[in-house]
Amino acid sequence: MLPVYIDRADGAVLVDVDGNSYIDLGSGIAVTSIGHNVESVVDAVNDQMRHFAHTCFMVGPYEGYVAVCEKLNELTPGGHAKTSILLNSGAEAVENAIKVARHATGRQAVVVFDHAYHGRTNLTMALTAKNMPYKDGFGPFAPEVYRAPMSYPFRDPEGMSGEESAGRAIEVIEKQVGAANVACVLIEPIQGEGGFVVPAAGFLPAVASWCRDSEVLFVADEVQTGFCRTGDWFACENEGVVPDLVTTAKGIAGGLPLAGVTGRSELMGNVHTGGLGGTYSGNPVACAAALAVIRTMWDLDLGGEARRIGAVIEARLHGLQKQHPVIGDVRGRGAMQAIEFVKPGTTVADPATASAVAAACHAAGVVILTCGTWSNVIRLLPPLTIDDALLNEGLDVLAESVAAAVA
Ligand code: PLZ
Repeated sequence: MLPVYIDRADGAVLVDVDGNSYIDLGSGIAVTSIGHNVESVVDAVNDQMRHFAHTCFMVGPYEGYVAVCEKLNELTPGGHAKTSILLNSGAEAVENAIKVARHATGRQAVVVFDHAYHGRTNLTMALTAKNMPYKDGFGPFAPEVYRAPMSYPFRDPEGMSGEESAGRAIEVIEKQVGAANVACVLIEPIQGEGGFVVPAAGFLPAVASWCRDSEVLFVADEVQTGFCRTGDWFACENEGVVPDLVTTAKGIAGGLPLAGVTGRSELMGNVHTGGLGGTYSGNPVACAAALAVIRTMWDLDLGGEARRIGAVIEARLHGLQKQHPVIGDVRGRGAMQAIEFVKPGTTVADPATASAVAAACHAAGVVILTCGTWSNVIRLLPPLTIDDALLNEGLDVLAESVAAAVA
């Protein structure tokens, strides 16, 4: 957390109440992907407020909700018939995806992965891997949640392929749960809070294909990876994986709370009327923001921009890794990049260096975030509209902060 209070923000810059400015390389955890204070979004929100702020979609439906669902159906991977529902938060989207999966399959078990993060509500705490700070003292947790090993190339045996790591996970599922008991496998295509873990190529397709063969639903949690962040609309597209259900939130509405579940129509339609919903779900102001955000992402080709940003960051981070053996791994995709700090030459986590680097960046006016099971990862999630000059200025500060932390 920054030791300041924010007064205003514009583009990729935050300004605190004392007038200091900060380069934002965190986007409020991958939320303000189109940047802060974007005119098209501000106008759409103001215009919707002048019409109405709330009716409850289940009481008085409105066009904006349907339009966002149509966009989700169109943009998420796969050409099959899809149906969407809107919710308020990522955790709520994940909970609803599991409700749909259980209802459609008549099975109860949910398989998640080591290092996973899916939220802080009761069911999603059970799905999240890390005890402190997310779960400690908050049990009992929801039952029928099982954890399989994730593909984590930096920490897996040298040379382990994606298919081999998928086999390792599938064996755990088959031996410890039994495929016939599993409603769904839930996975972040690139893990977020868990440390920006990018699974080895072939891992996701192999897990998805096992799911198909076993009549288990494959659910992609694209809450952090979605909406152009990794260079595609959704991270699953990178390997042509088509999930049965997709959860979205964060970047979808430029800062307003909105989330979605999009899935095969036959699965979504299986749920009885009134089984899914909520008072504020798909709030009209948030929907208006989302439609403006999605239009802006198209118009500005923010997927392409994420790839441009990714190339700049990757080059800089690899350069930094050559100078500092405390950087064990550089990984990510598009505008979702991270460095993992370790004791040089080992995989022993070094959280002290990560937090020293984060504190130095904050003191020098750059917002960066830490993450990872061992809190030893620094992640970069800049707005996809940041220009090269400002990005490089932020990366200069990161480089100086790493140099200072290891000196
Ligand atoms: N799924 C993949 O990344 C939210 C939460 C940070 P909510 N990640 C940031 C924190 O400490 O609470 C997230 C995510 C993935 C689900 C969620 C949950 O989304 O909107 O925070 O509920």
